Amino acid sequence: MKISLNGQLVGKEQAVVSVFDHGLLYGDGVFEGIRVYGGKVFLLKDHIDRLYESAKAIRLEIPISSAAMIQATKDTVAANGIGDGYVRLVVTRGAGSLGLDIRRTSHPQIIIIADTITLYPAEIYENGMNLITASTIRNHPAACPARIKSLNYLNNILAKIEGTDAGTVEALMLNHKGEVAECTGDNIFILKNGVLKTPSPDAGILEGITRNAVLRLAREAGIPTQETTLIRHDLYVADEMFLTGTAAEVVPVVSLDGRKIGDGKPGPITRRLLELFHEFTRRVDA
Ligand code: PXG
Repeated sequence: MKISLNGQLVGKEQAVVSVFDHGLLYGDGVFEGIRVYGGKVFLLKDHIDRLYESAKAIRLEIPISSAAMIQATKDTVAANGIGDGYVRLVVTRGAGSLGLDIRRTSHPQIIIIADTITLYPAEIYENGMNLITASTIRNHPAACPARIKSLNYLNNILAKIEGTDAGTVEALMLNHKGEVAECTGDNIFILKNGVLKTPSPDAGILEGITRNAVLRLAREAGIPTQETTLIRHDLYVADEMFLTGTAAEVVPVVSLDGRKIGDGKPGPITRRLLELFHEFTRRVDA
């Protein structure tokens, strides 16, 4: 396996960063996770734009242009012969002395890993997923905003642990107002009376790239969409529910907190959107 480290393709053993890197010491950095379908990096420009926005939000200046980052990503995928897989881009703050001051750091580290991806079991796409609501709420937007895809994922990890303890592979997170936000690594959608609904970015969520693609595909298919405030009541009485994310793609949800959603089976519009999404990933220009 070849890893891209600061523009050089090196072997796994040579791909190392300092123990003084603030990415490790403080979770100070940003990342992206991107799918590769048929050797093409899916929605690469959208992911690179979000990476640079996340970096800007934490006052981290990425030392190369976004065009160079795009090229380095494609080169890393090609060097590893990845057909269908996954790319992880990481930019750390770089090494510095102990202490939070970013002025004491230098040389942000740019890491690109191209690998295969572990998927949810096929059974989940057929029969749907069970979810619980975590008691850990999503970060307050005035703390570290969820819009930033930062290396500090403890908020989500704490919620994920609650899910794992309860026997689910994902967990729903509410925001500081008690409204539905998103899951630990996926956005959430419901269908109610034929309308596709999902929380808007101001609910304090990561504005998922899969989410945006699914909203676009739904509109093109004539399904009305709404980005709106949702509370758990809306979820409990929904006709259908599903999650979206780079790793998950589109996953049906059939129960929340032990309550059956709709008739307890993946819904017809969810199945249709899943098909439309797969078709989209195969389009050459995607
Ligand atoms: N919400 C959160 C909190 C996420 O971390 C999504 C929603 C979905 O966003 P995208 O842009 O992927 O549709 C995410 C994405 C990983 C991994 O390796 C995590 C994500 C994506 C890819 C890989 O844990 N999270």
